Amino acid sequence: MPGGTILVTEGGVFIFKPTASNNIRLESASGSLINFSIIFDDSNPNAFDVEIKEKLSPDITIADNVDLGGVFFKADKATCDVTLIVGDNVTNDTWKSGSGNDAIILGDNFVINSTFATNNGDDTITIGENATGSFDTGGGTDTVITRDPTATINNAENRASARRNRGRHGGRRRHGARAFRRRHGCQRHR
Ligand SMILES: [Ca+2]
Ligand SMILES: [Ca+2]
Repeated sequence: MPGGTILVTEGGVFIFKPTASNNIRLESASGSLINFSIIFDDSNPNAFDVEIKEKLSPDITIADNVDLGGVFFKADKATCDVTLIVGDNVTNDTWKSGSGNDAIILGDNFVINSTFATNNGDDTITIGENATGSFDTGGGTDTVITRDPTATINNAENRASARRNRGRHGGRRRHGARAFRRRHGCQRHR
């Protein structure tokens, strides 16, 4: 995949190869809400940014045992919901998502090297066992469910412990999510 700015269309799927090394900025091709997917199935030894701009609502999937220790997910300017599903034994450098109501599920033994911050919006994070690093859910009314009782979590209004792995449920959308998306031009078209 080449670097630079890529215009994203509805339903697009971006599969990052283990050789990807250039900064990428993803922008909505139409200027209105775009739902699309980003997939990492392989570790990547390189350091680069994956920037996600406004009016984009990606589903990002990272497979088990994938090391992205140099990858910066730079979505803090994103205004729509971001979904992140991470397998077990995954390492990532930095995650920043924006003002949407983000839904994030992290597997066991997740390592964040730098910063994990979901900023404004009513975000939901599920954390597996033995997490390394700290998590900041920012403004809004946020919910964290963790199987690691020692995890460092800041700004979560609701926090619950889960003792056993009950499988990976999708993040439950909060009641305000639809109104939020309408206000910000993030209404999903189904
Ligand atoms: Ca938040
Ligand atoms: Ca957010």
